[in-house]
Amino acid sequence: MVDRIKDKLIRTKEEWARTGRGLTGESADPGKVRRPPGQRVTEDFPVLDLGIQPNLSTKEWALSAAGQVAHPLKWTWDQFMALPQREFRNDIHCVTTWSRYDNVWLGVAFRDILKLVEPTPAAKAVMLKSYDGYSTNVLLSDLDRDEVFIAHTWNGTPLTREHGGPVRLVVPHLYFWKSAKWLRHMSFLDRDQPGYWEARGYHMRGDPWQEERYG
Ligand SMILES: Nc1nc2c(c(=O)[nH]1)N[C@H]1C(S)=C(S)[C@@H](COP(=O)(O)O)O[C@H]1N2
Ligand SMILES: [Mo]
Repeated sequence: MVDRIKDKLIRTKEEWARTGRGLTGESADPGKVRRPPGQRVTEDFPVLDLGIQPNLSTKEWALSAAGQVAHPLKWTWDQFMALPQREFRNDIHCVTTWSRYDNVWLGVAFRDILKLVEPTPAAKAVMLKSYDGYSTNVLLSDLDRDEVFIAHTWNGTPLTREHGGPVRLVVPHLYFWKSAKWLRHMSFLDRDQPGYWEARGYHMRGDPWQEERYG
């Protein structure tokens, strides 16, 4: 039953990619326009995933980084929480056309992770891998930005299971499918490769202001 619902959801999203659902053909300057083309603002926080929501305690949770890095690393929960903690505020833009403004988060800046692992000169992209089997690719240049972080708290409460707790990635300047929930591993690659949705018709980069919905 869960499998059939899941398959239907995946087929629907593949169909959207084939038919270009949500495309307006417009683009906008993120420095001037808050709402990307084709988006509508909502106050709720919809849940979107493949229907598998891993139930992870912080005890069994760990996050690792390997591949094109000088220092492959693995953090336990205590080690992760001992990294510098910062507050972030941003808007969310989902490819299914909802946007949610003014989310306040606590987490670890991605640049602090980069300082520790030190990507090699060959590193071009990162494959983010999650505990539910999901993956998504992001260029290193899109992760090496002040506003990108790994979150554990949203609007004052620990990230719930359905929104990706214990931790998720947040990449505010790209569509929200790039913000991997239940983050498990970061694989640094010497070339960009498609993740789960990117292999099913979604754009390799996913810039909402350029309407990079499908690719
Ligand atoms: N691990 C994992 N991360 C994921 C997904 C997923 O299925 N699994 N779905 C992506 C998609 S398509 C979206 S729109 C957002 C939704 O996040 P939310 O459920 O917190 O709104 O998570 C993204 N990250
Ligand atoms: Mo999505």
